[in-house]
Amino acid sequence: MTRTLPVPTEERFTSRLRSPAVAARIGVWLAVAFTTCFVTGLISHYAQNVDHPVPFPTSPAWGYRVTQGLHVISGYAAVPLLLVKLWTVFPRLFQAVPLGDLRRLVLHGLERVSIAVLVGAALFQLVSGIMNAAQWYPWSFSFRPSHYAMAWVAIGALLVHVAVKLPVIRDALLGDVEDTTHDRPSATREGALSRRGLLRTTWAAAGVAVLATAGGSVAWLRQVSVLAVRTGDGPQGIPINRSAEAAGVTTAAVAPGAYALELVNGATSLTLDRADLEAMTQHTEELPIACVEGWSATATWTGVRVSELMALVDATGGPDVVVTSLQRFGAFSTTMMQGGFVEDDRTLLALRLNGEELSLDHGFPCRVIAPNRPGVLQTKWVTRLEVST
Ligand SMILES: Nc1nc2c(c(=O)[nH]1)N[C@H]1C(S)=C(S)[C@@H](COP(=O)(O)O)O[C@H]1N2
Ligand SMILES: [Mo]
Repeated sequence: MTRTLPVPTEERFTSRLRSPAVAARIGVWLAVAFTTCFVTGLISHYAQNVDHPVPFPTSPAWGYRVTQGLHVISGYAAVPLLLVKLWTVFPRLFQAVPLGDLRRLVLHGLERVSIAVLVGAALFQLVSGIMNAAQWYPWSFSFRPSHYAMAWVAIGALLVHVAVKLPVIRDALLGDVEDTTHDRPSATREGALSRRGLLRTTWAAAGVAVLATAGGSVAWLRQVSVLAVRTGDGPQGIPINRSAEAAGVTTAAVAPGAYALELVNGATSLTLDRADLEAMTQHTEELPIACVEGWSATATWTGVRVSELMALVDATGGPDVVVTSLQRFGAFSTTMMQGGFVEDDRTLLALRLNGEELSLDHGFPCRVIAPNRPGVLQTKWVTRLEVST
């Protein structure tokens, strides 16, 4: 009697492209992409946490822009690599379970679990990261803690996977790509492509993914970057992350008479209006905004040094400062600026952007712009600077 199973058996997959010789080569590049993503992700996480004893450095000013750009680009590049790699190893999912032998059954089960964790974590990271770059949050969990926690799961599972597969990987990489030593017995059918052809197509797809996203950070690639969520457009040549309307900041709230900037240092405080800020010494800096969601752009900012403002309330030597925005809805209305940023001469409360008065969407009457700082901490519509207690 024959029984038809709802799932195919491993033998049904006959393409010789589904070979460890192919998988190992793609695996090398996938490991490079994931490691780049992991390391740059840790840097970004560190830069956004403002309560650790060793603050994020303020130099080089473009540092965070580069690491965050690499983070997003390597994440997108990993997508085609992961898909092709999963395709090459897919038949293994239907391998016969060694039911008769307990030891082999346990090993088989452990391998399956570790692969499931790896694939699950890798897919979660890529999908959640891309959705974040697209500013699409259909989920209820908080993005950053989950993306961060899952990064450790993914990198841990990757290390276990590489360790387990090391003998096969080494053999496959040392041998020719056409070598069949580690192939499944049924993987003999010639494909439409040669193995080299499949690899070249995969590298090309990863290259296209890079070009399609790199324009989010590299200005001269903007025209080809169809997947870069924000182009160079936006008022004053810079994209808008959250508009004044979305943040609940109205024209009335920033009008002369209504708007005030409070400087607070314990019992000492001072209230300024925008004209007072304009009357102070103006400084001009060229600094990037590097959004954690993947785009970045450099601009020329003019305004007042935060250190000079804090000195008006006797707060010198770079204390930590709490920055409060006029914003009424959503996160990031209050941010912490660690002393190193407060002290740095390049850190401004900017009044002007690219030679024009700051537009409302870019943070009018004034906004923080500091070197080497995640965009999310470059607070707009600032109304209060208070020495942290
Ligand atoms: N008050 C406030 N400031 C904010 C934000 C915000 O949501 N509220 N978004 C931040 C983020 S995530 C980025 S990337 C930058 C972008 O600045 P821009 O909109 O002027 O380009 O502003 C930052 N400043
Ligand atoms: Mo951002």
